[in-house]
Order: sequence, then structure tokens, then C-alpha cells
Amino acid sequence: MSDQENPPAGAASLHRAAFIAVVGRPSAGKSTLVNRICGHKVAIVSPVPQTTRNTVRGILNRDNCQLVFMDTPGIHDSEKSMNRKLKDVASRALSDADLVLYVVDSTRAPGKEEEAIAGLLKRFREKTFACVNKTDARESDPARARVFLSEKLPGLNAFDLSAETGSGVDALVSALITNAPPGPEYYPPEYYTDQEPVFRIAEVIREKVFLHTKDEVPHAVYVDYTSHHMLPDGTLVYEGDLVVERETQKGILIGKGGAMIQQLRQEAERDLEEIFPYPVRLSIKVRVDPNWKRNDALLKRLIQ
Ligand SMILES: Nc1nc2c(ncn2[C@@H]2O[C@H](COP(=O)(O)OP(=O)(O)OP(=O)(O)O)[C@@H](O)[C@H]2O)c(=O)[nH]1
Ligand SMILES: [Mg+2]
Repeated sequence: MSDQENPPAGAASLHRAAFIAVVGRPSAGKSTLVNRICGHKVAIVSPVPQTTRNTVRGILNRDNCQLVFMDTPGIHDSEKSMNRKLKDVASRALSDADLVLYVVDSTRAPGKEEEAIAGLLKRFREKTFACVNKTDARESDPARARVFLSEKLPGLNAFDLSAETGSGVDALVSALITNAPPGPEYYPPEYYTDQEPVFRIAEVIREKVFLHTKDEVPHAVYVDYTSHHMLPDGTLVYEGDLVVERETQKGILIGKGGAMIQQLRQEAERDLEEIFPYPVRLSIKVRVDPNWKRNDALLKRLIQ
């Protein structure tokens, strides 16, 4: 072998690592995509916009590469304190990231909200990849999304895909790996998320509320963790409150004869069985705090 054919020393084992911010409109499919790529349910998913309220990290480990996805709250323009904080979370992730995934919902016409996000991404264009998502859906119009992208962010690398079915996702992941900067891994290779168990439990409970209630109720809820302990048989007992803003919402969450809260609890416990190697038993009460969304210290703790 000549010198020219010899790879540079260490090239074969060059390790790459990237923090990747996943941004887009509410309900574009960001969390579904992160779950699909990581192969685990890292982030909760529902049809209700603004399901995600935190930066949720999902990790993909491959030989010589670690990609850390930062799933963020959907960017929604509104002056309400909570919405402003959700937008700040996404903006911070953009600044922190090595690469950016911009998820566009191909089933919806891009309007003012989409334009505002594209505008926000202009200064990150060099490190941004676009996903034209939901191509499996009957109403999908990928061409419309691509025209929008080429007008607003010309030259962007765009991938048609379905986070739901997985089609097109491998090509995106390959491009991300190729573009990840050289660097050591940030987390041990067996990690697929860095979330604390009590946070994940609260999120799964909140997902069930998002899936089974409507109108303003999902947005009126947060999960207030109280405590947890392990029983001698290895069951984890989690205690917490579902906090709502009004008595009527409390009535909805409890349901007739407690039917709703029981359904939420049972479904969450079933999901948690898949996530943890031990059974989780939930003890949840419903409580009213009409002012929780005006409590700045609480919002700071809940939305980060
Ligand atoms: N048909 C179809 N539906 C999808 C796809 N990806 C996501 N969805 C659905 O779109 C809805 C929103 O998905 P999420 O992953 O929660 O969206 P998100 O962007 O994280 O939303 P927020 O956290 O609210 O900003 C859910 O009902 C998903 O099942 C897809 O590729 N195809
Ligand atoms: Mg989400």
C-alpha cells in the first residue's frame, strides 16, 4: 500500500458527536421523529399542539457516532407568559446546537407561523436540515412544503419522510452522521435519554391527559411530583397531583365515579411498564390552583 492509500492515523476510529435541535410548529411531528430515530419512546406524543413543554433529549448511539436530539416545544407566537417561555426553550436549543432539524408538516399549508419559524432559522441555515414530515398522510403535499422551503431558506438540505412509518428516516440519519463534527461521546453509549425517572413518569401521565381530554383541559394541566418510594417487591410507587386551573376541569379529570382518573392511571402504568424494568404504581390526586400559569418560579421549573 502506498502512503497515499494509507488512511491518516486514527481516521478509522474518528468519533463524531452532535447536539441536534429539533424545531418546528406545534404538532409538526418533532417528538414522533425523535422517538423513531432513537428507537424508544423518549418524548410524549399527542394530536394536541404544544404537547412538549421541555427540551427532551433523545440519544442515538452508532459505532463511532453519538447524536443527541433536543426535542423542543413547538414554536407558537403568543405573548402569554407560558408561550413565551416555551419559545425561549426552542430558541436556546437552537443556539446550543451543532445541527438543527427543522420539521415541517406537509399536511398543512405554510402560513404566518411557518414563515416566522423559517425567519428565525435564517441565521442557522448553514447547520439546518429540513424534514418534510407526514408524507404517509392522505393530505400530504410535499411539493408545497418544498416550494416554501426553497423560497424561504434556499439551498437547505430537505428530506421527505414519515416519522410515523419510518420511511425516509434512514437517509436523514446518514446525512446527520456525516455532518456531525468530530468529538467524543457526551453520554455513556447505553443511554438513550438523560431524563430523570420521575420526570418521565410525570410526562407519561400528562400524555394520557392530552390524549383523553379536549379543548382547554390539556393545557390547563401540570403534574406536581410529591414523592416516590420502592416497595419490598420492587414496585416503584409514584405520588403526585394533577393540577388544573378550575373546578370544572377537576371534575372532568376525575370523571364519573372516578372513571377518568382511573383510565389515565391504568394507561400510564401500562406504558411505564415498557419503559422501566420494574412495575410503577401511580397514586394521583387532582387539585385546583387557578394561578399556576402566573407563578413565574413554577413555570421556570416546569419549562426548561
Ligand atoms: N400521519 C402522520 N402523523 C404523524 C407523523 N408524525 C407525527 N404525526 C402525528 O402528529 C401529531 C403530533 O405529533 P407530535 O410528535 O406530538 O408533534 P410535535 O411536533 O412534537 O408537537 P408539539 O410537542 O405539540 O410541538 C400526533 O398525532 C402524531 O401521531 C407522520 O409522519 N405521519
Ligand atoms: Mg412534541
